Amino acid sequence: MSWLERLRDGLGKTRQQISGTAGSLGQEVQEAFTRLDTIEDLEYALIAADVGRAATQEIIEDIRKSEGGNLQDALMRALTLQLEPNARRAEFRKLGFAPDVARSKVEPKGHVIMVIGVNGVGKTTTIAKLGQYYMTRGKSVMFAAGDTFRAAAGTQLGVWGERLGISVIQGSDGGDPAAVAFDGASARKSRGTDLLLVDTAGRLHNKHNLMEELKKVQRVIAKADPGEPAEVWLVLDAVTGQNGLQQAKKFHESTPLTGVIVTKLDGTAKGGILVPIVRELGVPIKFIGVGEQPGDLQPFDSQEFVRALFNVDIPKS
Ligand SMILES: Nc1nc2c(ncn2[C@@H]2O[C@H](COP(=O)(O)OP(=O)(O)OP(=O)(O)O)[C@@H](O)[C@H]2O)c(=O)[nH]1
Ligand SMILES: [Mg+2]
Repeated sequence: MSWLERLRDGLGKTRQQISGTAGSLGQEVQEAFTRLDTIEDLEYALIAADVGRAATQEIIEDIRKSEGGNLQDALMRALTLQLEPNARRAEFRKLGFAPDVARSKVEPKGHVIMVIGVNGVGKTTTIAKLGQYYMTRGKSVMFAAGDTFRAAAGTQLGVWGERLGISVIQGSDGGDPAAVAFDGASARKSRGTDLLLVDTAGRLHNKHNLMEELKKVQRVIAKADPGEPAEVWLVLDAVTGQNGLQQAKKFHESTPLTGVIVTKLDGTAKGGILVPIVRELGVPIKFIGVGEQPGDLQPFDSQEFVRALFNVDIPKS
C-alpha cells in the first residue's frame, strides 16, 4: 500500500463520522442553506470530529460565502484553509483561496530535535520513524534514550536503533535523563552527525516534575551545544482529541514547541483535532502518523490530508 492509500485508510473512521452525520455532501451549497437541518447536521459532524466550535463557525461562514459548487467541495476548501497557520489563513481569505506550499517544512533548523509528550502517545516509535525518514534522505542520525524513568524504554529505542542501523546513546534505568541528553548532544557535535533525536519520559512521579525535567534536559543540551535543541517537537495522540490538545498547551507553556507530530490518526474518528491544534497552538504540524510501521509517518500536507479525508483523487503533479 502506498502512503496515500494508508492515509485514506487511516482517515476512514473520521470520514465515516463526518459523512455519516452530515448526510449528503453532494448537494449544491445554495440548496443546502435553504434547509437549516443540513447545515446543523454538518456543524454537528464537524464538532464531533473535534474540529472545535470556533473553526466550525468559520467553516460554515466560508461555505455560505462560496460561489456555487457542491457542499463537499466548499467544505474541503474551508477545511484546508483551517489547516493553514493563522496569518496565512487570513491572507488567503483576502486573496481568495490559493495556498501555494501546503506541505510542511520538515528540514530541522539545527541538529538536535527534542521529542516530548505524555506517555503512550508514540514518542519512541515516532523517533524511530523520523530516524528512518531523515536517513533515507541522506542525513546521518543518532538517538539519545532520554527516557530513563520507564523501565525498558532505553531497550525499546535500542532495538529500533539496531534495526535501523542508528547509534543510540544510552543511560541507565533510573539514571539522570539530563546526563544522557548531555552525552548525546556532545557526541553528536564531536562526531559531526547531522541529527540527534532525543527521546524523553512521558510520565514521572508527578506532572510538575516532568515539566521541570524537560526544561532541564533542554538547558543541558544547550550547555553541550549552544543554540540547540533547535527543535522541540511534541507528539500528540489523535485518539485523545481535545484532551491531548489541553496537554499540549501545558507543554507549550513550559517548553516552547517548534512543531507538533500527530500520531494514531488511523485509530480515531476525531481526525478533525488537527484544526484546533493549528489554530490554538499556533505551531505547525510537522508530521502525521497513520500506523505502526516505519513508513507510516509523513510530512503533513493540508491539501493531501483533506483530499484523503474525503477520498478524493489527488491530481498528479
Ligand atoms: N495505530 C498506530 N499506533 C501507533 C502510531 N504511533 C505509535 N503507535 C503505537 O503506540 C504505542 C506506544 O508507542 P510508544 O512509541 O512506545 O509511545 P511513547 O510515547 O514512547 O510511550 P512512553 O515511552 O510510555 O511514554 C506503540 O504500540 C506504537 O506502535 C500510529 O500512528 N498509529
Ligand atoms: Mg517511549
